[in-house]
Amino acid sequence: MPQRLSEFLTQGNAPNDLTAVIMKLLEGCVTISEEVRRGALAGVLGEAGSDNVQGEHQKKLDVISNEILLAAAEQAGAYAITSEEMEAPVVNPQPTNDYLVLFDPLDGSSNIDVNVSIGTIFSILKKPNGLPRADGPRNDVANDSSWRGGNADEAIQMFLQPGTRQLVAGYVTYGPSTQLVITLGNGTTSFTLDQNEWWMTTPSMQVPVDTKEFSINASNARHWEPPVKRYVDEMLAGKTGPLGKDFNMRWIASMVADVHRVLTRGGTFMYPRDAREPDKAGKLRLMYEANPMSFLIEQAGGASTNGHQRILELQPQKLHERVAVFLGSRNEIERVTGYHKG
Ligand code: P6P
Repeated sequence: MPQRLSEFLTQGNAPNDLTAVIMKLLEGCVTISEEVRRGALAGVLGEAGSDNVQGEHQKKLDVISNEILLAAAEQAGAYAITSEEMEAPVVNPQPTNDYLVLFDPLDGSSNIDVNVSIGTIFSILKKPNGLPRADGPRNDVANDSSWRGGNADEAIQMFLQPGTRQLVAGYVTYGPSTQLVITLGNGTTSFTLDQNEWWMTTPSMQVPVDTKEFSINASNARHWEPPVKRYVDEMLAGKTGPLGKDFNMRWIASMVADVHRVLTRGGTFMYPRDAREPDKAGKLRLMYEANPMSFLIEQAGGASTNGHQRILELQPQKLHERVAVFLGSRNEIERVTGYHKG
């Protein structure tokens, strides 16, 4: 009989209040999974008719998933919650713990309407000591200066911690099966959902240090910086090229699905910065996409950089800041990072 998630967390000596937050978030993911599965029959496909803080058109399921996870985190007593879909954190009026929860509620939502795997990405930090508890109605601190903890900036500041401070990182992929991949700092473990229970399916995921598979949106090639062009050209040169082997390419355009493949069989996933928006460090968000994925990848023996340094060591300056991402099989990530340095 495979191990249940709740048993795994208990055996891992996770604090009871942290286990409660994780289990509550995953209850929300079960609900999202049911909505995703029903798709058109649930009337949840298509555009929501609104834009998020990133200026992206929201899908109905983006909004639904965000509300589900926001309620779950609040009910679990999280101190404050940040989402890709919200400009500023929501501070819990009745927190029962000091955990900060961050999530991309539905990553890859451009794939929803074409029935391709999508997912939820989450990360849990600890509130810095000394900040007062909020009280009164649920505060969206961006608009409510009455927050006892000070102003919106202070609520945002407490989230701006490097990825090395994460207590938990994970994702749920809504694919042929619904799978959870999670780390609490002692390896990366996968679970599969069945009848509202999460059953352990891979105790310790390992990313092979070498690979013949890479993942990048090659339609952006003309916008890439020279080190990325050099690296991809060398892979495309195959067996007769400088890398001496043929490579295969994948691009699902759902980070969760592409990273899940890397964690399952190795490979690299890359979203470099490019000349289209030179003032942006990349497309993917540091706090609730790159950091949790980097934690999972490193805990599985892989590497993750922004082309120059370890992503987990980056000091965030803004809540929704973006970052270039090169993650996966260690020897290949070291190669492409070396090209940036060289
Ligand atoms: P592109 C989805 O919108 C996302 O944030 C990631 O999940 C995915 O890897 C990437 O963007 C896809 O970007 O430019 O290929 O559509």
